[in-house]
Amino acid sequence: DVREQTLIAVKPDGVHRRLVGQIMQRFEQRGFKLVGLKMLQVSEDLLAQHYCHLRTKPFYPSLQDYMTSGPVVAMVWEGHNVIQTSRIMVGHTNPAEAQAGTVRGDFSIHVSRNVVHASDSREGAEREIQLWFQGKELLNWESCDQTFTCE
Ligand code: DAT
Ligand code: MG
Repeated sequence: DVREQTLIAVKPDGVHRRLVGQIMQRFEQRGFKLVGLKMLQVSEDLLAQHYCHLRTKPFYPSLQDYMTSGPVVAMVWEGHNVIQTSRIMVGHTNPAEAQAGTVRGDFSIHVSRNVVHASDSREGAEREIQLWFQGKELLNWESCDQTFTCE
């Protein structure tokens, strides 16, 4: 059991398009456990820290406008290998290359409106969870199906 946590965030386009429930359902039915959840207006400062690797890109100003344009639903999901598995569930960054069956492959068409964020590595997940959530906002609980979803 590789117990990991990852940050998943439904971006403003996903919230506007009422996709929050369907996206959360995919993580629930896969067998992951929700340990943190909130809706927030992302500040320019939070976004700059979150996307620090993209701040010099030409598309950053429009990315900032988009990500701060409306509410975001941020979640922390926990479970075996959740970081890698959720990247696969979310699909390619560019929806044109995302496979059907992935969130982006099912719900989006353009890279600038790709509906959802998922951490891409252990270091990234740890950094992003600390950035987006306070420790007390994460719940430590045992789900009743634990022994039936992972050894
Ligand atoms: P991912 O979200 O798959 O981790 P990323 O971290 O490289 O991808 O980029 C973060 C977000 O920035 C991505 O979800 C959408 C936006 N983005 C990336 N490349 C872009 C591009 N070429 N044009 C417009 N937006 C882009
Ligand atoms: Mg990324």
